[in-house]
Parts: sequence; structure tokens; C-alpha cells
Amino acid sequence: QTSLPGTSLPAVSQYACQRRTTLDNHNKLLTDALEVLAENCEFNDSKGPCLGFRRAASVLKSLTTALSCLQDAVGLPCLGDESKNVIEEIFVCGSSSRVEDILADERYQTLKLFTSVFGVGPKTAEKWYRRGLRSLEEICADSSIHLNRMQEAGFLYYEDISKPVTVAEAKAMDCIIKEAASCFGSGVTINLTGGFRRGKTFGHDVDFILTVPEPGKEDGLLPMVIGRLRSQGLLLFSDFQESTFDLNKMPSHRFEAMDHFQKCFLILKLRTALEEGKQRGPTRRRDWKAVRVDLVVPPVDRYAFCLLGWSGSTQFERDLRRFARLERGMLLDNHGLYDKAANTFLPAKTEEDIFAHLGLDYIEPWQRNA
Ligand code: DCP
Ligand code: MG
Repeated sequence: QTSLPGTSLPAVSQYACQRRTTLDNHNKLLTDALEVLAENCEFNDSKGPCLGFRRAASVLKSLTTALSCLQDAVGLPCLGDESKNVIEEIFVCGSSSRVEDILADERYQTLKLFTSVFGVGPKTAEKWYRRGLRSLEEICADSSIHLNRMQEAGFLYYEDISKPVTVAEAKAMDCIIKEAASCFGSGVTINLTGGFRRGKTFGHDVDFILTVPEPGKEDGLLPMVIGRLRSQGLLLFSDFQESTFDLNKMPSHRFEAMDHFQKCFLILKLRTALEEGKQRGPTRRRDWKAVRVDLVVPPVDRYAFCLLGWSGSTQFERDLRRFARLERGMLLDNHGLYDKAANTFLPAKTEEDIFAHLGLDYIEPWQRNA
């Protein structure tokens, strides 16, 4: 590893896939501020500045010490003038006026509230805001607003699914999914992915990746799992998407593109102890919590790529793809890795294989919290 000029400190890579980023964030005050700015840019549809702030926050998350002044940031990659100004103001004044203004801004607050509903993205939130709507109650009361099925479920279970999912709840969900998939045969493998695989103790949902030993034999798996959950009375909402996977389609340049594997976005009932529901009222008492669960099912020969893609973080995934393209002339997505010069897809059984193809040191899932 190279060093920063004039110091013994190792240089920090501009790519998150060449940094080890644990959940131990020593610069949370700074990264929280930069992420508010990024989110606000996202609401204003300014993609470039948004990415700039996200990259800056991501670099700071990888540091093993806390910065104490702007001078400490000299030599760090991805810190643009705007990010540096914010960092400096926080060191000098304790907070950033620009960030405080955004946090107090009605539009920011409203869009943040609206996009916290399952199925509501920035575009829809903006549309509602422009109509003068400011609260979830106002949306529900407005008969001229058409909600799709996902948004309807989002409002119906809002109270539960807006609360973070705990590790204990993710583990309980793991048992439910394993039980539901067991009748498909003993060969099914099920792995927790997403934020919980990176060691997070809370998540907004629980992500699972499932597969079977023989490629092409996975087709019936999800419909069967969903059917079983339904018959157990646990299925509150299901959006099932059939596979449109075709290896002949090259990996795309666009990161945002969802992968083409069979998948479903669910809301499931998770049984809880009664005392957990602290509400004492007779009508509110129930022994379950609604939890968001995503299931994805790649054919087994695509498993490593899909696991890597769904493990995140989003910033880590972005930089893996950018690194592959710019530094290696390869295209990476959740389906595969394509070597442009050799005009061929590279096979991989494990995530380690993919890092090796890219000439990268292996980064453990809990070091991918970029
Ligand atoms: N992902 C991706 N491309 C997208 C969306 C997500 O590659 N367009 C990946 C990165 C995420 C993973 O899928 O880490 C799971 O998505 P989540 O939105 O569930 O994100 P996390 O699990 O990381 O966070 P949370 O704790 O909020 O669930
Ligand atoms: Mg998740």
C-alpha cells in the first residue's frame, strides 16, 4: 500500500472496495451531516452533487480515527470544496448552518416523511408535496390520490414497518423462511444478506438469498415459499416478480438497474410476546409485528454475484462496479462479471473468486459498510 506524501499514513483509496469500512464510525457527526446534504440533493434530483456528498461521507466512515480539524483531511480522496466547507464549519461552529437549514426545511421534512412509506419514491413524494400535502393523514384523506398496492400496504402497516428491525427479529424471520422453504427439498440454501450480513444491529427490512443445487431448478421455489407463508397466515403483502434473467444480456452500465432474478418484496407477520406491545388498550393489543422481507432467487451459478450485489452497502456496490469498469475494463453487476478485452464472462463460485478476478484484496461483509 502506498503512503501519503510526507507521512507514514497509508493512502486512502478513492474506491470503497479498496477500503475496509466497519460499523465503527469515528466521524459520525461529519458523515451524518454529509448524508443529509446528499439526501437533500437526491430530493432535488441533483445526482452529481448527491454522489459527491455520499463519496465524501463514505471516505470518512473508513477512517480508523476521528478527524479533529480540516487539516486532518488533507490527502483524503473524494472531498470536494462543498464537503470541505461543511466539515470546516462543523469543526469551527459545532454544526453546519447549511445542514441545519435543510433539517428545518419544510420540503425536506415532508419528502423525508413521504419516502419513509414503503413503495413511495422521491418522484411520488414530490408530486404529493406539490399538491400541497404535508402529512400522511392528509394523503390518506385525499380521495383523488390513487395509491398502488404496495403503497396501500405501506400505509396500512406504517406504524410497524417504520420501526427498525432488530437482529433478534431478523433471526426469527430466518427460522420462518427456512421452515417455509424446507418443503422444497433439502437442497435449498438460504442466507441472510443486506445490512444484517454486514453486521448491522438494525435494518429497515430483512434480505434473504435462496438457491437450489441445480441451475434452472429454482423456478418453483419462491411461489412455493409464498404459498406456504400464506397458508400459515403470515403473509400480509407480496409483490412477486418472475425472473427475466438472460445471460446474453451484458452486465449493464447502470447501477440503479434492478437485477433480473426471481424475487419478492414481502410484508410478513412476526409473532411477538404480548408484553412487547406496551399499548394496554383493548383494541390495540396484538401479538405480532409487520416486518418487511425481501427474497431473491438466482440460479446457483449466479449465486456469488447476487450475494455480493445484495450484501451492500450501496456505496460499496457502486464503487465495485466503478472500479471494475474504470480500472479493469470489466462490467460487474448482480448477474455476472464480463471481461471486455477477452469478450467473456468470468465464472465465480464464491465472492472471493470475484474479488480475485478484479485483482482486489478480499473485503469481509462487515468491512463493506462504506
Ligand atoms: N442493492 C443494490 N442495488 C439496489 C438496491 C440495493 O445492489 N438498487 C443492494 C445493496 C443493499 C442490499 O441490496 O445493501 C439490500 O438493500 P437494502 O435496501 O435492504 O439495504 P440494506 O440491507 O443495506 O440496509 P437496511 O438496513 O436499510 O435494510
Ligand atoms: Mg436490508
